[in-house]
Amino acid sequence: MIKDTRLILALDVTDRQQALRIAQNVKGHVDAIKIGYPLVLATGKDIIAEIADMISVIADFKVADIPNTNRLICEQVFRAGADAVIVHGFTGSDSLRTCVEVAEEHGGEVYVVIEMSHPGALDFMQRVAEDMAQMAANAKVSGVIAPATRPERVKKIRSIIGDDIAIISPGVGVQGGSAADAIRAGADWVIVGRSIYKADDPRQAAINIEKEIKDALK
Ligand code: OMP
Repeated sequence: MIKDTRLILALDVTDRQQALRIAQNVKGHVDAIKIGYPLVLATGKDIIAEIADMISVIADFKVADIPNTNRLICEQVFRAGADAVIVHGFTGSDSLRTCVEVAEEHGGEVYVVIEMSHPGALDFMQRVAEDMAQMAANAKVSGVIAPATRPERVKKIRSIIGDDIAIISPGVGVQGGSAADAIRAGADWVIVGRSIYKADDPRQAAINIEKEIKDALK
């Protein structure tokens, strides 16, 4: 993924025309668009290629299965035109390794969920997050997902994975996290959904966050 604006749009809308309009609108102000179940189930998987023609696409299918099924899913994701896939880490190193292998075969990237941004992540996930971060580093993934809602955890995860693996960080805006704090804590990109796609002017909303990120880096 090109590192320019350091902003990824989570395009969780369910209408094809609206999705294409917003993608066109924010072009140049986001480095990638994250597409997941809401948009793909509503409109079909061809939306991946349509958006990938404009902007880099991260397919957020939170892949979490045995290695063979992970392989089958990831192959479909990359054949559909995605540049990257999001997978879960809790299924373990063999499942993760398979996703990385398939990504390498297609020249794509894998991002692993380490600790989620919502309060429920504290029930189970946080307890194993640091082990998962180490596993992700060993598997040589392109990046991990860590919560903008807990910048201190972004910092901790950065200290485990080192500087060669990216951190992409959701939870900015509606979930309460700040883009500037996440970037200062060590995130390479922030992921923003509703604060952009529900704004009256999504392009301007993206520009505002882009500026906040630039200021945080000064
Ligand atoms: P907003 O809360 O609307 O900004 O959207 C955040 C986006 O990031 C959604 O697409 C979520 O599914 C996703 N996300 C999280 O919010 N928290 C996580 O821990 C992980 C993800 C993700 O994997 O992208």
